[in-house]
Amino acid sequence: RTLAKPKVLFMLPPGWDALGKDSFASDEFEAVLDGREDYKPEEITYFSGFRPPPGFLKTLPNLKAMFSLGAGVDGFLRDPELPRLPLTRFVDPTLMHEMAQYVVMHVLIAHRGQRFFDAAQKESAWRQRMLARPSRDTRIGILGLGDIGGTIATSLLPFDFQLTGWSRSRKNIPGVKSFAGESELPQFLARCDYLVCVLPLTDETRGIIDAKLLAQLPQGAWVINVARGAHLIEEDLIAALDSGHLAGAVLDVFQAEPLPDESPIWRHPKITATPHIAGITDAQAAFAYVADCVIRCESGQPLENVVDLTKGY
Ligand code: NDP
Ligand code: OXD
Repeated sequence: RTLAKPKVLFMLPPGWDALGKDSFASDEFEAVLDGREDYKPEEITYFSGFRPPPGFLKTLPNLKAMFSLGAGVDGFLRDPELPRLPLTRFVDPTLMHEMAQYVVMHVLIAHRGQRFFDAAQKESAWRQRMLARPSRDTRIGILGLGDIGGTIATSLLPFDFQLTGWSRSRKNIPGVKSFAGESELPQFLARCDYLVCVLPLTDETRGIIDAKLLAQLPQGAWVINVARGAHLIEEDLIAALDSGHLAGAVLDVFQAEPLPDESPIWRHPKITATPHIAGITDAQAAFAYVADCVIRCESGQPLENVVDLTKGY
């Protein structure tokens, strides 16, 4: 190539610190690592990151497009001064499968009562017991039946659970009953022994899992939130667990991240908490995606997975 390569500014998410500059070598673009090297804002043509600070992107005057390193783009859309430029989200099979593994694992741990056997082993106790309920009588509902929710549903299919999903538009996934729109939310909730949230965070979905919603779940239900902390009113969840209405919760995302030391979630006996690791963006896949986006932009082809700013995802 004789022409200068376009510069992509990367703002790396936590956990990517170990990646050296050589990991970003590309025929398609020159990577500039924010916080590690100096650059002139006007040199930057593209941006890639996860949660750029509000107000930052408007300081890049020659920006042409933004590529989210996450499937969720709430970290961009929270910026009231976000440039009106194409924004793509990361849609990647590895990420979808990791999310599905996390949910399948936690559903099975709860369904099989594995914590009971872990506790028995600590006491060297041979305690046998039956499953509380066979999988054919156990109902799992997925809030958000998109790329990740759909993969979670199909990954759960072989276990013979009753599967449902809720989304804005009706879906046709064999073996998964589809509920759509607000009017069908109560019917959906009434049949969730496990409620899995994998919605995008938008004005419509913020705080959706509150006391009113939790009260519509069957007695003894579980809540698994792998979407965003702001979907869930944590105080309402704790009240529903403490009252005995809910049996347990698995949370990967929180209102405040990192989860503050003083949060009761850390020590709650009915909550399993993990540090936003249900799906971790694979760096190699992410670079291939950024390269593809740059090629498309530079050659005038349409970008894939462009966020609809009116819908917010
Ligand atoms: P998609 O955009 O593919 O799917 C979103 C789904 O939510 C769609 O089915 C959509 O309905 C539905 N939805 C959106 N708004 C509403 C609404 N108001 N009412 C009903 N349904 C609604 O997103 P992904 O599956 O790729 O990702 C989902 C989220 O998962 C991300 O936004 C991110 O927050 C989270 N995530 C978390 C990770 C982690 O490590 N914890 C990792 C990766 C993602 P429709 O199809 O009809 O439009
Ligand atoms: C994502 C995430 O949105 O990791 O991809 O949370």
